[in-house]
Amino acid sequence: MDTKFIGKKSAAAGGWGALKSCGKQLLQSGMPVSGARTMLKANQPDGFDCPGCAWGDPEHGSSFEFCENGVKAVAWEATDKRVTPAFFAANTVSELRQLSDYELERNGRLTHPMRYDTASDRYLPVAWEDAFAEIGSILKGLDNPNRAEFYTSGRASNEAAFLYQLFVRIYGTNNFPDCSNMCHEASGIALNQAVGVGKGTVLLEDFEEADAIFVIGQNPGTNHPRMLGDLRRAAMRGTRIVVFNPIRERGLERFSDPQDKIEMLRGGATDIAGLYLQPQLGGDMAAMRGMAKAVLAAEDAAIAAGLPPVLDQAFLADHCAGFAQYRAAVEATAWADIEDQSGLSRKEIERAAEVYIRAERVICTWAMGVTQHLHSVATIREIANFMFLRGNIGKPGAGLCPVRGHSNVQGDRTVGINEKPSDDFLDALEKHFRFTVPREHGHNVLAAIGAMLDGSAEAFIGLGGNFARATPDSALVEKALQRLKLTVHIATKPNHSHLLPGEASFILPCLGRTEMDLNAAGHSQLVSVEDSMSMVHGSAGINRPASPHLLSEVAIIAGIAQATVGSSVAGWAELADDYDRIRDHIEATIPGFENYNARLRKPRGFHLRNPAAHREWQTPAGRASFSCPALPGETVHQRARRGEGRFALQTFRSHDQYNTTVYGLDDRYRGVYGERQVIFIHPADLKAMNAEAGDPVDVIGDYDDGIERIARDFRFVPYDIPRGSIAGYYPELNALVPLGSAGEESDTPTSKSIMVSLRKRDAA
Ligand SMILES: Nc1nc2c(c(=O)[nH]1)N[C@H]1C(S)=C(S)[C@@H](COP(=O)(O)OP(=O)(O)OC[C@H]3O[C@@H](n4cnc5c(=O)[nH]c(N)nc54)[C@H](O)[C@@H]3O)O[C@H]1N2
Ligand SMILES: Nc1nc2c(c(=O)[nH]1)N[C@H]1C(S)=C(S)[C@@H](COP(=O)(O)OP(=O)(O)OC[C@H]3O[C@@H](n4cnc5c(=O)[nH]c(N)nc54)[C@H](O)[C@@H]3O)O[C@H]1N2
Ligand SMILES: [Mo]
Repeated sequence: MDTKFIGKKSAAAGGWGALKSCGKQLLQSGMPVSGARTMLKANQPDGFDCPGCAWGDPEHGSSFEFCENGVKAVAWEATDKRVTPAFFAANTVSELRQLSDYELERNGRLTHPMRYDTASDRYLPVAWEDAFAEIGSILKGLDNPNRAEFYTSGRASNEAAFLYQLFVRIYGTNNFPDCSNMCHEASGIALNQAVGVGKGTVLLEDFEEADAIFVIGQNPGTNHPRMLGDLRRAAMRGTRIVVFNPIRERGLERFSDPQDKIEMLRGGATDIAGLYLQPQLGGDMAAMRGMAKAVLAAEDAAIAAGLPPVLDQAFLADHCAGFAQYRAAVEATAWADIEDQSGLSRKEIERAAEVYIRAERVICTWAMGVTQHLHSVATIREIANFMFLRGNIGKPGAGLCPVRGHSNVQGDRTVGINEKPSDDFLDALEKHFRFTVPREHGHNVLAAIGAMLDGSAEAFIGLGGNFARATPDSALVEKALQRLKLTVHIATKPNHSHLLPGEASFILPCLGRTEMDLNAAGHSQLVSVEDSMSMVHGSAGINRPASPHLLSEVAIIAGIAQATVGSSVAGWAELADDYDRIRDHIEATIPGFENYNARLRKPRGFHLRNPAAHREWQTPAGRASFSCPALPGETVHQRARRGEGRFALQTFRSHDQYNTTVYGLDDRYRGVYGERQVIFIHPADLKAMNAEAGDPVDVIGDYDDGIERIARDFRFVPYDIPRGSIAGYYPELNALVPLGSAGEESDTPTSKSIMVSLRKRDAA
């Protein structure tokens, strides 16, 4: 069989491989001479916020934080290549649609605003004013503002996002489908219920004081490489790191820090995970429950032996609600059920619990491996339950840490991108701007798609992102977009979503993070972003814009707003001319932003206070709240096991991609090169199918709604993954994610628990 694409995995994450890969990336991107300077300004007090991820920045930000995937993100944006009107003239939209995302975005940065011309099936240049006027007139012509959908991807700055939500609410709707609906939605909901704030409770400094760190359902080596630096320093200090991940991820095993000269020269690496457990997909709630069971047993044993208690009894008594019920629920959960659902043995779970019990201060981090399941909200509540047992919240070195995705996805929510806004926020907007705000809740991503499919939505505006590729059931969503009266994409590079025009369609090119944003008077404008640790800091680009025709996101939103709702409520042009004025409005309507403009200009910005981190609980009970449900009746892998030839599939990211942006075709840490159509599978499962590495296979969706879903012509890669679970890359496999399968309460597509079967193709 053809196994050319399967090669050696990197011995450790980071190291020389990372540096080599960066060099390659910079050369290929044609990044200008200023490239090195650009990188040195990433995540520095006087530079721009890296568009890569939402991990926090160190206090002493003078030395450059090296990050391989940060380099890729920056090089991708700072490329010399351009997608000009000549490019669109040379290719019809139908032709461009045949290209992969990888091929499309490689063409470089968009340079001119473009309007789709149905007759020639081409995008033609359009003047900014004409684009704004036509968009405004179509939006004004809809019967009802709820017939328009306003999507946001998490790169938008606080200023752009605040202006966007203001415009949309003046227009009259709360339809804010947002990338977070597909991402950390479950974390926000669960943490709100448990501790009263939908955000993480730790600061970067807490990682220096933790005795143990639990990393659950996350692959930081690829997706948050700067976090590995913090994990490595923790490991070297003796902090115990426990990983829960069905797949053996290189970066969580060994890491060689490219910033550490000695380690690099000796070719050494630091072991990261002291304990690496491989649960089945969706098995984390059971694993947490098992650990809680072990902790409670240890408590009983300690009390019986007259030893100090294991539980933090003062915390439970003074701060928590529902402990007795939780204890009963844990006792009622049988080990046999825990083992079956988690896919872990009682021994393994008890070992992890032992680490927890011995640590005074524990941090728990998680990402998509936890949030993209059916039972994600219940699982995150169980993580919180487990952490309450020993008071691991609201003390130094301890806490809950959902690690966010997009660099400003957290900030966008903070400043009002929310289809279910709180009354407090709406009241504040109404009072400050004096207009009647829409109160009816709006559409999230899945509701927006539903409305497009049933014809009740007629317009789609995308502030960044790649809606058609990031969402489930790609084929249906593609059709839905093409049926609309209006599609507008505010973007830096061309992507697949732009090639699905409705009746009237626009691509509006904007400045990226790395670029200088000058106002009419030639002053450089500052924007702000919030990281996973709730630090808000400034970002100002340093490169010349990719084209003189680009506008900032803020200016584009202001242009559309002016043409749609006029300036009786807000003076859009003035706001776009000086972002300080936008920040004054944020300060006036959202708590925590006092002295926004002044504090933003401090080197590291400022922290948005998290009451839960101070043990103030804004929950209905006024306390940290336990939940006490039974384990899910059945998870996808348990269901898959009942059927012949069925598997539980998860879709994750390779080392060479940023969501739907594919930088390259390698996945170095997993030993896959030049190929993305792959399925990772346990060798014994492969053998049972009578198949070998490299054999071609079709993956068939198994979701009983009568819709046929097939992803054709993938290649097997034998891998260290539990039996019955398989994995492959997003977005290639999104055709298999059913729109109808969404997380309970979170409504997040279940892209980490998809039931499929495998059909071998005749080997060529
Ligand atoms: N370079 C780069 N950086 C990125 C991104 C990118 O695409 N590229 N994307 C950004 C965004 S938007 C996000 S949301 C984050 C995503 O960051 P991650 O959450 O790390 O992203 P995924 O690749 O989806 O990885 C999910 C991990 O969870 C594991 N997993 C899957 N299912 C389960 C499960 O049931 N239980 C457990 N315990 N583990 C499971 C997978 O094996 C995998 O290691 O990264 C951000 N940063
Ligand atoms: N199957 C499956 N599906 C998933 C996931 C998964 O793990 N599995 N993950 C989900 C997650 S966590 C997320 S966050 C979503 C991501 O969904 P999106 O946020 O919609 O997708 P991205 O790929 O991040 O968007 C990339 C596009 O953003 C534009 N862009 C880049 N930088 C800028 C900028 O500075 N300004 C503007 N205006 N545009 C810019 C470019 O045109 C680029 O093509 O996908 C979700 N979908
Ligand atoms: Mo995300």
